[in-house]
Amino acid sequence: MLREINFDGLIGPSHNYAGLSLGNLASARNAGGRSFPRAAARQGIEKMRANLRLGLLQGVFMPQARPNHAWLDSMGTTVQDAEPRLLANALSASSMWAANAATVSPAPDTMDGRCHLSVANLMTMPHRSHEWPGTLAQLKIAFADPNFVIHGPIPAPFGDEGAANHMRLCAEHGAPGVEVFVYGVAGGPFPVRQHIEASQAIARHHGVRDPLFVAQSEAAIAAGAFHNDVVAVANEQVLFAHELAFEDQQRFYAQLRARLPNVDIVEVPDSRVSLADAIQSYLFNAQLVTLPEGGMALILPSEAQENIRVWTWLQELIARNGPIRRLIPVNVRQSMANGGGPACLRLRVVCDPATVDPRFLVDEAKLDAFANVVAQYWPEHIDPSQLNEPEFWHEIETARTALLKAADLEVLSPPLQPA
Ligand code: SUG
Repeated sequence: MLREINFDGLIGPSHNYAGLSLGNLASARNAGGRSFPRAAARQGIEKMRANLRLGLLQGVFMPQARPNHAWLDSMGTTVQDAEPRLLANALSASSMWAANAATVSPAPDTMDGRCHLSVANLMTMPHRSHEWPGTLAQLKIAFADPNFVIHGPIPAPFGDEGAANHMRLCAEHGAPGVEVFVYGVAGGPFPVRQHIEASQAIARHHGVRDPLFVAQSEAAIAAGAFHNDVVAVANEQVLFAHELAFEDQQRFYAQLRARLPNVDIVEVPDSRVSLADAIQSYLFNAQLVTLPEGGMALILPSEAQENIRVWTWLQELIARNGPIRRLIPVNVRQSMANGGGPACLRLRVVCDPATVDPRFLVDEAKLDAFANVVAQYWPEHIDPSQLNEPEFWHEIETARTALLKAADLEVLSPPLQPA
């Protein structure tokens, strides 16, 4: 029985606003501000809890070991000696955005009938480029069952940002799907993070039967859509996209209709919601989910409710009685301030839940246990000046250790550092 499981990255104790992500407008805007890791993690846990209460299956990934001593060592320095910018890169909690962890091709889409996952190299941004070994370690444990195949990262210089640039359209989750790999060619003043060579390599590794390669529009990247999931989201037969999301939108729609005649394309016109509004509100960075009772819901950031043009358009969408029936705003403001909405925080995997290591699946009781660890150990706030304080490094390492214990995942502890 194949089901969709959303695996959320639990927001780590080092969550801070160092402004590390060029092209991500929220990250730049909030650079240097005070962050609230305890509240951030609580918001993420409450989102998972709300999804469980909707009857959805929920999984989790652990935050990574920060500071990343191994990465600093590979750069010929240490946490004590690294210059501040490098140290901030080594301290980032960015693995919370699990949509960037990997690209997932579920079993019905692949030639060998297994579910393939490729860990993303995230090589465009220094603070994210050292995530993949920690992610790979978790994927190998969570999906150790022979129904899964785990692939390593695509080699440099081909940037890959995982599921944030990948959509799957299908009649229902367990049916064969069209996999859409969205890549960038140009981004105005901003870097392109997903390269077509990486997307093609992943489609080959996974043995995807029906891949489509589609260019993201330069206008969208230049407006701050550093990932495609900031301007489009798909679920089963529904594609929900901004009018200016893709370089050759009509051609893409025609290709999709040819493969999936029942595809339901819900396009938001630029005249109603501009790219700037879409990126400010993160309306498309919603989790578009199929509810157990039928119909779909958009789990949106509360910022979408606060933008009058966005919310008015969404109200009209619901009134149409189309496939999207419910709007569910959630508060993930701490993550949003770094450019991460509800959809960034999760990786979707369609599989038989019985084949997943249960330590990566959550119920309310487990979320309660995690929430207790967060309340007890996560820093209440972080100011940028604290990032170079040894007490802070110790505090966040102790916090993660407590969480790994609660999750029965001490196996993810880093090797002990020489004194
Ligand atoms: O890669 N922010 C992340 C946000 C990722 C959002 N993910 C998706 N759209 N799927 C990024 O830009 C901010 C880090 C900082 O500034 O400290 C950051 O990495």
